[in-house]
Amino acid sequence: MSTTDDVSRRGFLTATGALLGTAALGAHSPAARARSAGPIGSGAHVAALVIGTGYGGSVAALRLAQAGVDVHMIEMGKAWDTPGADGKIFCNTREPDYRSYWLRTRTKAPLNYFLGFPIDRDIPRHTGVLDAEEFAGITVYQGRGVGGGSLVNGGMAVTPKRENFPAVLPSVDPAEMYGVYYPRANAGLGVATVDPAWFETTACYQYARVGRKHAQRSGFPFVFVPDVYDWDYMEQEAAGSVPQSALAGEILYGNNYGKKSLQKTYLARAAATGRVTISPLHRVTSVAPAGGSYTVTIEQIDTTGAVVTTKTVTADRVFFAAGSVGTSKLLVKLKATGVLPALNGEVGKGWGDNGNVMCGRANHLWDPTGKLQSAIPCCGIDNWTAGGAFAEVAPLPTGIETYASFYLSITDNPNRARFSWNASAGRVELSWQTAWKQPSIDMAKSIFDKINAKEGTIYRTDLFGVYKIWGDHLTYHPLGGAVLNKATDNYGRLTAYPGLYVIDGALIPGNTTVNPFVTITALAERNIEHIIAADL
Ligand code: FAE
Repeated sequence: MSTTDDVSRRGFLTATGALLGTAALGAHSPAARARSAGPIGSGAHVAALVIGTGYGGSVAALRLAQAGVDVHMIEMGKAWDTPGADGKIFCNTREPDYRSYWLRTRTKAPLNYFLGFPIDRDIPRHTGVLDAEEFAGITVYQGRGVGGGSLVNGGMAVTPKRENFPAVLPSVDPAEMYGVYYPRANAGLGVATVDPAWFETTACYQYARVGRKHAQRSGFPFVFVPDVYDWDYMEQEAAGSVPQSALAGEILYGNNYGKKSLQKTYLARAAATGRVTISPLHRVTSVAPAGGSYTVTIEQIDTTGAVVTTKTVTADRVFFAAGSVGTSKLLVKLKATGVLPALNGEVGKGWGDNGNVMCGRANHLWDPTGKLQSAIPCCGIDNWTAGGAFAEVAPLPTGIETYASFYLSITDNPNRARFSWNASAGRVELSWQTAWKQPSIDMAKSIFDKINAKEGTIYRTDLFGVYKIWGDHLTYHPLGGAVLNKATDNYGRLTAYPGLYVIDGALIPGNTTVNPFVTITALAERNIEHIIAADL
């Protein structure tokens, strides 16, 4: 478990290069081999059961398997290893079809208006890749399928500035994170930065260069942001020598070629151990103590979402890696319904939206942002210290010139919500209120009011409604609900129940100051190393 067992960048690229050579994850890949073992059978006994196949779950599976433990991963979404009739595994952002949304009959695009017109459309109900989960005050976007959020996200792989870390995870030693676990996570994920020389010349980042020009003219620090996209592949896309993915506007509903999702990194390595099996289209509904091990209830579903069968298995250890929302919902329900009554009172608390808020600016006609825009963002405006906002310069990959600059800001929003069980409705609710986004808007304005004043420009009002400036109804970055050192011990153990662990974004108390998945991965690396050494 030293850093030396992590793939070197060269080795990593070699390994993923082989995978990238197929349309996406092909039948010959290690991950595909793992799945061929078939779904879990009722009555099975497993040493370690991992709920969810996102960042936390993938790290846990790989490290447990390397330590000699057999692992079964349960994933409610699809395997995403089979092309549709168009030869592609995922659909395009501009043409959402049945593959786009999780069990919806109409799309729910984060940016849902253009030129004041609604752009959502009817789709067949299917276990699609992007879930827009609606709570009373916020819509939480999440990935569904083998690879979790890595399937749908922008791949922006950002390590928080060290000076900001004590606020991110107050109970964790920064020295071990920055010395060992952030480097390990970055290596395991295959993080890299755009070639600055190519960035300066390529048409597909004109929008980012315009964003930089405006930021710098107003005196804001401008930074390149690393990503898990294969930058060599993107350059080949621009040269026209390979099928396009980032340059075809693929984002949100999956990426067919260049993005190194978890299927190509951690999960491929986990599968190569021969000890990891994955059951897609299986949803955990209960985890109950059973004489030193746990009885796990699992619904197998079909692609309409209908339950095909209900299975019961036993597991010696269970790792909750269903994401901030998924893990929190399970734990809150199990505590409230008396299945895991001894979970402590912190379960469900400390949930935040990473301060997400979106906006667009209308540029002058002499300042176009380009009709070809890479769907993968590569830079940001860092006004965290002065104004509490870190703004990604995001694409609007519409395929036409929009004269718009678009931003997703991560802000230092102090509001925290809690999940609770509504017994009469039989569901978990979240206390977040739409008005709690106001601090985020104020922090984002610390950047964009100044840029607009300097450039003589205005906010776009046509992207989120008929006249609405701020995309304040959503988050891409749910965090918290089973906070480290509060709901769990300082390594994610649910101490009232030996053998139960939380190992995903639910551990992080609401904000990472930047995009979250590198921190989720690094924290999982830290915790699983300790758990393997101390508990197994
Ligand atoms: P996650 O990746 O969500 O995995 C949880 C898995 O558990 C999912 O596959 C679920 O389907 C599965 N699951 C849930 N409940 C159950 C159940 N009961 N039974 C079985 N399976 C279940 O969790 N972050 C960045 O750092 N950079 C970005 O550029 C970025 N862009 C994003 C863009 C979008 C559109 C979205 C939605 C998110 C983005 N994120 C980004 C956030 C990032 O993907 C997210 O923080 C991580 O995926 C969370 O990792 P977890 O391991 O916590």
